[in-house]
Formats: sequence, structure tokens, C-alpha cells
Amino acid sequence: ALLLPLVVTTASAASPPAPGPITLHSVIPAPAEVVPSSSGPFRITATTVLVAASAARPIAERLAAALRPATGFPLPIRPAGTTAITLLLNDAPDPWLGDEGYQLEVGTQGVALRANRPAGLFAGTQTLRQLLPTTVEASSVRPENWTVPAGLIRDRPRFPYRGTMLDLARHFHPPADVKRYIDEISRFKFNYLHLHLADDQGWRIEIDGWPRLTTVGGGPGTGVRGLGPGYLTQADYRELVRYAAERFVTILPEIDMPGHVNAAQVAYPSLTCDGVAPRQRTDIRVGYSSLCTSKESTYVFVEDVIRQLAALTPGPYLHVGGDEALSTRHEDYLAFEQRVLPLVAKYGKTAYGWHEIAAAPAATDAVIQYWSVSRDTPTVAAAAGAGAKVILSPADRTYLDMQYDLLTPGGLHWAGTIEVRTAYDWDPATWAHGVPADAVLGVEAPLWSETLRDYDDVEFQAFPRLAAIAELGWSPRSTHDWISFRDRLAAYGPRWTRRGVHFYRSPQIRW
Ligand code: TNX
Repeated sequence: ALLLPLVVTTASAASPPAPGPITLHSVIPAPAEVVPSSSGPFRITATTVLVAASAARPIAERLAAALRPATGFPLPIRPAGTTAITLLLNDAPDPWLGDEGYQLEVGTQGVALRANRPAGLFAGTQTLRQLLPTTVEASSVRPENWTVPAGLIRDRPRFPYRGTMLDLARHFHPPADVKRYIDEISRFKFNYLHLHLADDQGWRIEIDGWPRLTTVGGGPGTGVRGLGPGYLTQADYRELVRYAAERFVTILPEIDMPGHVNAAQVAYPSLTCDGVAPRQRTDIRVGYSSLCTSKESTYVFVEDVIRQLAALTPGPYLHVGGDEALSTRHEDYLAFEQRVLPLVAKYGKTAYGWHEIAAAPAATDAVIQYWSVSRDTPTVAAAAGAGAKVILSPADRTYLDMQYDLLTPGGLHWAGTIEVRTAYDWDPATWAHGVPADAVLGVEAPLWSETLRDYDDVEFQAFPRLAAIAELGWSPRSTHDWISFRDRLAAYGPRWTRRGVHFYRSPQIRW
């Protein structure tokens, strides 16, 4: 039972400017409910133990591993203890917390983290890490007062889907880099990573029976000077799924069709209508390729790919693209989607596609990813009214490949430039006109990789904007406050610096 009365406090302009002391109000994304206490802080020392039983233990181990390098403390994990950080799964679920929420209580005697499910405990440990001095990010021992401010946080996500996408097609980014990205996004409580695995310039996932997809299709993408080639074996993919799951991130795989398929057609010319292999493409144009929707053999290919990807993917969704099919006649496009969307269901997954699929009747059972720069979208609104769920990825707010301003290196600007405040100041629940808030499943920030040569480029485009998207996805609207976010972001900067994250030092933030 809670002893403290719960007061919902809004992080506001009144919270201290950076680089003030760390308080319970410092966290990104802003927690739902924060009640600071005037009691002393908890101090982690050489004798602190972590207490965790059974299902909480792997999360305690991950937390201890995160805290040991900088503190130098042993932080053993025990079934019981006194001066302790305790991780507890509720016997009787606290309905308010749901599957991903947590409660964090800090007093002089210790830290008690409670949740209904492991995902909530994990989210709580990410909050706890941000309540420690920034030096906790150091990889070797630092002299520091390892204090955690006292009080109570009760927290849960606003939206069930909080995602980001990495385009492995235009430039391949190897599994080690994808793992670093997963590490970073899981700190901000993202729970989905969408992998764009095939496009005109590259095919990046091994499919049994279709070896040329990767041996031929795993080329340079839009890369130059040796950058860009590569692909995931099925074993690589499974390992990414496992690694992500340990951090409570679900992989959403995408094979884009019926457009964006040039790489597959170079590998298998039978996927064109005339059987003639197109030339390999390394430019960044879109809209010129299409699967041959009138050939039965096309659907043999598509079903093979969907069946194998579904089998490799424990997550609930499979993304079948559907965007910018500018070389597919509209009636052919609709007929294609009417066959392909149900195929995803046949293999036990919920179909997911870019918003153009909304024109197909079968899309009412799908998740629709809205990417337009317009807020008027009658087709998506109609599909949402008929039952479809919508993910908000408006290109002029969430596209991480857009330049911050016209002077920042890398990135494109067809949807405009996106500074941090532009990424932050909008509301996913009300953005798309006519799409009711209860149809909005969440928000996703796609990172297309036409210009992203290496992982430094990935980090530069993603951070700090991804922190803004994290807050839109997780935090209740009542906490939304640019001044507060700006100051919390400024205070967060040293954490990225210590971890070697190559983030953009936006002039909007007093770093
Ligand atoms: C549009 S938006 C695309 C991608 C490009 C991106 C570049 C959408 C669903 N498709 O093919 O990579 O713009 O910003």
C-alpha cells in the first residue's frame, strides 16, 4: 500500500535549469507521477546489495552490470537484504501499472522498485540509472557520491507502441551497430525496433531458397567507397531478436512491396513482368520498381518471404511496406494488398504497412504507419474508423533522416528541416485529422539511411531527436513542456558524451 498521497506534478518551467542537481524531475521520458520527498537521499555504497527473486533476477543482473564499472562496488544479488535496491514483481497486480509500468520508491534505507511484469521492472531500472550522477556512465571507477534523490515515481506509458526504424537497405549497418542502437533506445523506454530490410538498393535478410537475394542484393546500397554492403544471415537476425528482447525491445521486420523491390528483381528477374533484369541501383530515387502483381509466381515468392520472416520473428507484427508504389497501377496495388495483407495473418502475425495500404479494404485488420507531411488523411481516417490501428510517423516531425537545419551534414530535407523543438512540439493523439485518439497505437521515428555511411552518422541523426520522440510516446500529455524537456535534455548530454554517442549539439539546448 502507498503511504504517500499521490500528487500528479507537471514538470514545468519551475524545475531547475541545467546543469542543476539531479532530481526525480530530471528523467527522460518524463514519468507520469512524481512525488519528491524531503527525506535524505539513498546512497549506494560498497555494502549495497541488490535484492531480486526469480523472474526479476535477470533485470537485477543487468542493472548491477550497469552500475559496477563506475561505482567499483560489488553489488551482489541476493534473495533478501537490508541496505538494498529491491526489485519486486507484484503478487497482486497493480492495475494502474499495466504491463510496462513501475513504481520506484526511494528513501534513506533503500530503493524499492515494483512492477507487475518484467518489462515494467526494466523500465524502472532505466529511470533509476538517470537518477544517479552522470559519471555512472563512465567505464572505470569514479569517486562520487552515488546518491539517488528520495521520493516516489509511479510511471506507465501513454502509448503501447514506441518505436524507431533503422533502414538497413540503403546502407547496411552490421549487427554490432544495431545492438548499440538497441542499447541506446531501450534507455528511453522504446519497445519496438523496426528494421527496413529490403528496398530498391539492397536486400539485407537471408531467405532460404532465394540465395541471390543476399549474394546479389546485399550490395552497396547507396554507399560509396566500400560502404554499404552486407546482409543479415538468419542466425544474425535471430541473435538481434534475442538481444533486443533482453532489453524489452521487439523487432518489427519489414520487406517493402510491391514497390521498392529493384534489388530483389536484379537478383531474380522473374519478379518483373517481362523477365528482364533491371540494372542495379545506387541512387536515392523512389517509385520506379514494382513486383509483377499479375503473375502467380510473384505470390509464391512473397509467401515464402512472409512465412520465413514470421517464423524468425516472435513479435506480433510483420511490415509489408506498401509505400510509394508509383509504378504499380492503383487497381493492381489494391489487388496485391488484398492478397498479401491476409497472407501475413495466415502466418500468425498482424499486418503492418505504410499508410498507402489504407486504401485496401483488408487494411482494417492492419497497423497503418502514417508518414505524410499533411495532417489531412481521409483514407487513413476511414480505415481507423473501421478498426485499423495507426502509428504516427509524420515525416516533418519524426523522420530522423531529415536535416536539423540546412547546414547540418548528412540527411535529406524533402520534408523540411527538423530541429529538436519541431520533433518535440506536436501530439501523436491529435495529429492526423479524423483519426480518433483510441485508434493511435503509438509513435515511430524512422531513420532512412541513404546518407548514413556509418554508425556515427546514425547517432548524429537520431540523437537528440529520439529523446523527444521517446517522451511523446511514453509521457502523459500533462507533462509536455518544452522548457522542461530542453533543460532535462541539456542535463542528459553528458551521459551521451561519456558513452561516446555522437549526438548533434543543437543550438536550441544549453548543453
Ligand atoms: C520516403 S516515406 C520513403 C523512403 C525514403 C525516405 C527518405 C516512405 C515510406 N518512403 O523510401 O528513404 O522518403 O526520407
